[in-house]
Order: sequence, then C-alpha cells, then structure tokens
Amino acid sequence: MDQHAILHIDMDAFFAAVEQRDNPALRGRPVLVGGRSHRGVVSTASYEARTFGCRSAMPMRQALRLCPQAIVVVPRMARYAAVSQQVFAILDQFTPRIEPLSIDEAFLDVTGSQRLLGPACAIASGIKRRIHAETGLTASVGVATSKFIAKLASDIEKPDGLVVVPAERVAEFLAPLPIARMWGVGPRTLPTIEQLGIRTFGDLLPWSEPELVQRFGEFGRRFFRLSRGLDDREVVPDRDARSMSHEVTFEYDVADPDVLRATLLDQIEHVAARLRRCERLARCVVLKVRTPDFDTITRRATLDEPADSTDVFWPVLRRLFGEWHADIRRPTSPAVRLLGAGVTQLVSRRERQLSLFDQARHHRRRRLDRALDAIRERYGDQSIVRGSVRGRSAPGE
Ligand code: TTP
Ligand code: MG
Repeated sequence: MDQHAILHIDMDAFFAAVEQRDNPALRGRPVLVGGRSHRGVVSTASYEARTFGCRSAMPMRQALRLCPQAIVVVPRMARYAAVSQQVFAILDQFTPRIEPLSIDEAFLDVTGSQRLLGPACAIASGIKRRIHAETGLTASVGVATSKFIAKLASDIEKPDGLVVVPAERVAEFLAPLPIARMWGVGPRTLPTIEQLGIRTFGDLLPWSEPELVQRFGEFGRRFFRLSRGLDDREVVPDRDARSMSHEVTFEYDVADPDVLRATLLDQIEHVAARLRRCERLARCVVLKVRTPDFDTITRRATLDEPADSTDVFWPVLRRLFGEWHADIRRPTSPAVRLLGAGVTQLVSRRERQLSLFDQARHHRRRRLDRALDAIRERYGDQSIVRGSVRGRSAPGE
C-alpha cells in the first residue's frame, strides 16, 4: 500500500454541543459558551447561534448584539476535558497513529488499519458512529491521502460531515476552494493575494514556483505545493513527538492579561494531559506570543526535573508570561494575536532514571498528594485547592 490514508476528525461546536447534550433546555437554542463579564470572549457558539453570525473568539458583547436571545453558558473545562478523553479513547481503538491537535481535533493515519478494519471511508463512518453512540455528540471527518486535504475535507460539510477525497479527485476538490482556506493565509495576507486576482486554489495553478516565491517568500513555496495537494507531512503520534504545544489565533487582538492567562492555563492543562496519556515527561516549558505586527517571540524555561502536571508547568508559564508582559513597556497593555503554551525536551516516563535527589523530592510530593487526598476524603472535594491552581476561573492575580 503506497498511498497514505489520513483522517482528520473534529467535533462539532464542541463546548456548546456538550452543554446542549447535558442540558436538554439548551437543545435547538442559540448557545454561547464563554465569559459573561464585559470583557468576556466567546469560546464557541452553537450552530443555532452561528446562523446569527456569532463566532469563536468574538467579544461576548458583540455576539449578544448579533443574537440577543442567545443563552450564555460559562465554560466547564473539566467537563470538556473528560469528554475529550472519552473521544480519544474511541480513536485509540482504530489506530495507534493519532496526532492530537486540540481538545476536539486529531489526525489519524489509518493506512495500516485498513487490512483489518476495511477501507478508510468505512473506518471514518465507524468512528463517527461510535462517537455518537458513546457520547451523544457528532464529529465531522475528512478522509484523504494527506493531512492538508483531510483537514479541508472535514470542515466542508460541518456539522456531522463525512467527506472522502480520493487521490484522483484532489485537483477537482481543491480548485474551487476560496484561497482564505489556504494554510498560512490570514486576514493580513488575504487582501494582497486577492489583489493579484487569486481568489481560489485553482487561480494559483498558472503561477510557477519561482514566481510565487518571489511574491510571498517561503510561503510562496508552500502555496505552490499545497495548491496541487502536495503535502507529505506525516502523522506524528504524541509518543514520537519532540515537542507538544497548543496555540490559538485570536480573531480579535486580545490585550486583557486575565483573558490571556486563562487561555494559557487551559492550553498547558491540555498539553499536560497529552503528556500523561502517552506516559512522557517534559523538561522545558515554552511560551509563544505573536503581536498584531506579526512579531513572534518564544520564551522558555527549564524545570529542575521533568514533569507532566499542570501544577508544575503553570507557575513557570505564568512567570514567563509575566516577564514578557513586563518587558513590553507600552502605554497600554500589549495586544496579542496568537498565544501558545508548549513543552519540549520530552522523555519517556519509563526510560527516566530517578536520581537520589529526585527520588527524595518525588516521595515528598507523593506524601503531599496522599495527605491532600485524605483530607478531601474526609471533608469533600472542594475543601482544598492547591495554591497554584487557585483562580482557575478568575485567573487574575
Ligand atoms: P473548534 O473545533 O475550532 O470549534 P468548534 O468545535 O466549537 O466548532 P466546529 O469545529 O464545529 O467549527 O474548537 C474546539 C473548541 O475549542 C471549541 O468548542 C471551543 C474551544 N475554542 C476556544 O475556546 N476559543 C477559540 O477561539 C476556538 C477557535 C475554540
Ligand atoms: Mg471542533
């Protein structure tokens, strides 16, 4: 089998769908999941709310102007993380080659699964059925021979979509797609490209590679290849990854440090969960920030010992963010376009040799964990919140 079979799976209106599933009163109604305060941002909008123009990353006030009857629900991250785990456990049964992209999204390489489970399109519909049966939620799936096409395909018939693009149909699939869907084309580059008369992927085809490189630099090379469906990126399962990160590009620049900190906390929590899932530890924490002028910085800090928990990563990440924030001295808070939290220098938990020093610490931490567990058992779960995670819902400090 020389052709790859790649699936891209993305849950539909994930946070809102979980809320509608858990609360029947919300079903069929426009729902906005996000912060209620005057600075709140929409995490996601149910499909009913999207018909009014409400979108992820939109200020809540603007979304409520578009759809005043919408019901606002405050995010319950722990709930979404639990459902996400359930979904990933289902995916695990179809292939070990899973690359998680976010809490509700993953690439699967099912090339090797086909002998046992049938053709990729049958695997895709099997996954959709299982997810629906076990979680009551719908996912959209794209099936193709590359990551790029699979991701485009999963998006095209959302919600509850299943789009299969065989190798021989790639050209016909890509040609009519708007150029805004091209990887690397954002609100800033779009006008420049459209000015050249390039509105669809098909419009790129007459351009030679040197011409595109001359116009757009390295991005031009990517445009040339992707417009022809050429993408040889492999699906990298977490157990083989050299780093892991979560990033978000805000639709609107965000200056509120509380919102930025809350986003980072969610991101690093998810990264930590991914590490635990593949039994790995990380020694280095990375912050990535891009400002509206496209200036991108990364800051990193090395931990005393490799870890896989939010409790260890979060204070370090918060400090990196605080230092970056303090360094940028402007009259107003610096606005952020893209924000990301990640880890590098990964080691397998099993390979890791505990030094004597590490062991002593490890035991101290285990003792502390046990003590906390005992108190929780006696007085209930809410009795103790570790200092480092306090303020999860209101991360201002
Ligand atoms: P997405 O998969 O981008 O969005 P979605 O699942 O809500 O909707 P769909 O895929 O059907 O278009 O993101 C997954 C979840 O991540 C989303 O439910 C909420 C969260 N999220 C944010 O908190 N902020 C954001 O800016 C985005 C894009 C997503
Ligand atoms: Mg989704």
